[in-house]
Formats: sequence, structure tokens, C-alpha cells
Amino acid sequence: DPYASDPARHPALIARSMRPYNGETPGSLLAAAPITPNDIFFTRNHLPVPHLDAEAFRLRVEGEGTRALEFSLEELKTRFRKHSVTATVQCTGNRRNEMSAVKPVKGLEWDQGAIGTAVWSGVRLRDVLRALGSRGLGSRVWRPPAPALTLCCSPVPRLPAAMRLLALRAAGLSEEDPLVKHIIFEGADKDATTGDVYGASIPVSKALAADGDVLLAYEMNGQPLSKDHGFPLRVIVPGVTGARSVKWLNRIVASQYESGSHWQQRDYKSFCPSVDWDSVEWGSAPAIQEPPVTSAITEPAPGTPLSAADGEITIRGYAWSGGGRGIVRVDVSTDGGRSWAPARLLPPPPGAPPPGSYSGAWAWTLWETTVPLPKPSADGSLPPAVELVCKAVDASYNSQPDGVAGIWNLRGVVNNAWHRVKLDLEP
Ligand code: MTE
Ligand code: MO
Repeated sequence: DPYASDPARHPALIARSMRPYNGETPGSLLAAAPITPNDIFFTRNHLPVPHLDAEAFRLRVEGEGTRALEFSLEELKTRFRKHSVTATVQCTGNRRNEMSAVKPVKGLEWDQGAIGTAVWSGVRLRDVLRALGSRGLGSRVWRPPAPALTLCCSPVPRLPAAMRLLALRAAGLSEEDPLVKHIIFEGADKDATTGDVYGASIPVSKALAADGDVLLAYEMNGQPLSKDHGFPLRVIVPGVTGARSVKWLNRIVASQYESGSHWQQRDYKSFCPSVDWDSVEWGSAPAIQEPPVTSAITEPAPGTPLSAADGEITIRGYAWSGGGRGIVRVDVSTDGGRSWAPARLLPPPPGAPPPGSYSGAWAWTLWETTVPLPKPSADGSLPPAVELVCKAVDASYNSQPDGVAGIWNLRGVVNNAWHRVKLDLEP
């Protein structure tokens, strides 16, 4: 059993599967603090947890037409500047259970807890990629790209173009490099039967952007990464869906192509609600990178009885958007969305910009509000239940759709519908 040596997990995590292990943070702990403690941070594993030796560990960095580089953990830590980023990681399938309630989907039945926020520390991917170009192509190791890899529209560069490329690369990998469009990450976790390793990629523009903040992280909230979260090294791609933040990272490839992995090509994509498993054409949709704006109520939990005699109720939750777009507002309703009131946005976690920032808002915004409960009408009657709803607005004034049906997709991903919690109301 390849899962027999998996690490122990915190009992508070709600397990959604054991082999591989997948567990989410309960709502009451989620919005308790802007930084999620490491041991209750959700875990999303596709394969058995690999056990890596920090001493023997090597990160291989390579690209088409460049010499490959190798770094030990120590070399990464000493050759590049340490950098910290406060970022939320959210699984693309967060809140999938609401999609299944409309029509069954394939995937883990996540509630709203496949999300968490940490201060990640490590080295910038950008700094490491710059080392790739300058150490490799600036010298005699340059060779023309293989024609097989330049099939469709980009011809093999002729000599002047090759010389330009050489000059370009001498300064390090650059966005203008015609041979590099994607940065591919590979993990050390492997499928025992197929031999496939977990892999994903991001556009080179995100990888190299000075304000992209993509990290090769070795610390989470000041601690070395735990086994479940990618020890000894993982990628953190702020503002991008969790699937691209590859754990147990051991190989980076600068490429003309996206990752060919199952998880980049045939998963983590959304389609029209009419598309089913017989008609799906995976190649017709792009891999999800920046997710849409979302929010959820974390307290009270569904099933909590409300007493009208209390007169009011305090509601808490989170809101977050992809691409570093800050949250400008969260609206809350107690009548299923007929009337609304704005919630109070809580101060950002340390290291994160204030709510509503146009960019660099990699961390979620927690919010809370206290609202009146329905009063008995003249004949003394009360509604039997209240429906709490929340929806958020991000810095691009994107908002959330009111229902799941219109965004339903066969894989149950990117559910960002208004979040609803129904509670029984007692006198
Ligand atoms: N990296 C590897 N190597 N293997 C994985 O299964 N899962 C991905 C991503 N990186 C995964 C991975 C997915 S889908 C998510 S949502 C995040 O890791 C979850 O990160 P966490 O487990 O640290 O919360
Ligand atoms: Mo995920």
C-alpha cells in the first residue's frame, strides 16, 4: 500500500478521501484568523505523499536549448534572496458539493473549506529562471531548437534570429524569448501504475513578472513545509488556482508548450452545462489559471438552530479573487437575496495590501457582520427558516452568479455562486 507511510493528519480536518488523502478545514476554524495554522490547512493530494530527503534533494531547472541547472536546497537558500508572500491557496473544486446537489459531478465532495492562507517564504521563481538563461545560453552550449518542437506557426529561427536569441538569453530568460511560453513544474509524487508524476504549468508572463510574486517556497508560516504541503520545496503561484502550486517540486522546464500532464490537459477546465463525459472536448477550453471572485459563509454552520428571541446573528466568512484583485465589498442577505447589507471587511493578514487593492491582493479578505433576525409578524408568526447569503465584488467589479445551475460543469470546478446557508428559525 503506497499510502501506508502517509503522514498523520490533524483530527479537526474533515477528510474527503483517504487514499490519496484529501481533507478540508471546518468553517469554524477557517475564518477564526486571517492566517490558517499549518496543521489545519486543507490538503489536496492526487497521489501518495513522497518522502524526500532534504540533503539529497535536487531541483533541476531546464529549458529548450539551454544547459540544465541543478540546485540543492542549501544552494537555493544561499544563492537567491529570501522572499515572503502572504497568499491564499484555493482548490479549483472548492464548494463542489453544491454543484453535485444540482446534478452529479466527478470529484471530491468539498464544502467551502478547501482554501487557506499562509505566509510562504522561499526564493522567487523569477530569480531562478534568470539564472537559467544567463548560465546556459550565453555560452557555446546553445543549439538550434529541434524542428519537431516548432511545428505549427513558428519556423526554426534563421541565423540572425538565432543570434538575437543568443543575445536576449545572455541576460537571462526573458518574456521576449520566442521559444518559451510556459513554465512547467513537476512534483516527485508518482502514480505507481502509470508512472505519471503530478505536473502543471503557468504562462511565462506570470512566472517572470516582477509583481507576479511566484515563489519556490520552503517555508509555510515560518516553519519548514510539512510532508503534506510539499516538503522540502513547492511552488506558490499567488492569485492562481491551487492546482498550479506544485508540491514536492523537483523539476522546472521552460517550454514552448504547456504541461502535458493529465491535470493541465484533461482536468481543471470548465465547460457549458450541457457538456457531458461523452461530448467533452478537453482541448477546446484553456486550463484554469486565475479563478473568479468568490466568497463563503463560514459561520454559522448549516444546521445551527437560530432563536428569533436572540434578535440578531453574527455571520462570518471569507472572500477572495484570482489575479491579485482585491475585495472591495461583501454583501450579505438573510432573506435568500431579496435584501442586502454590506459586511465589514476585516484588516488584511500581515504582508497583504488593504481590501480593494487593484493588484497584489493575493490573500483573502475575512468579513463579518451582525444582522437582525426576522421579528414575529402581527399574528405572531415567524418564517420557519432563514436563508443567509453572501456575495463579493472584486477590484474589477466582478461579482458572483446567483445560482449554481448556470455555471454547473461536469468536473464541478470554479463554483463561485452566491453562498447560501439555510437555518431553522425557532421562536
Ligand atoms: N502538487 C503535487 N505534486 N501533487 C498534488 O497532488 N495538488 C494540487 C497542488 N499541488 C498537488 C500539487 C492541488 S489540486 C491543490 S488545490 C494544491 O496543491 C493544494 O495544496 P495543499 O495541499 O498544500 O493545500
Ligand atoms: Mo485543487
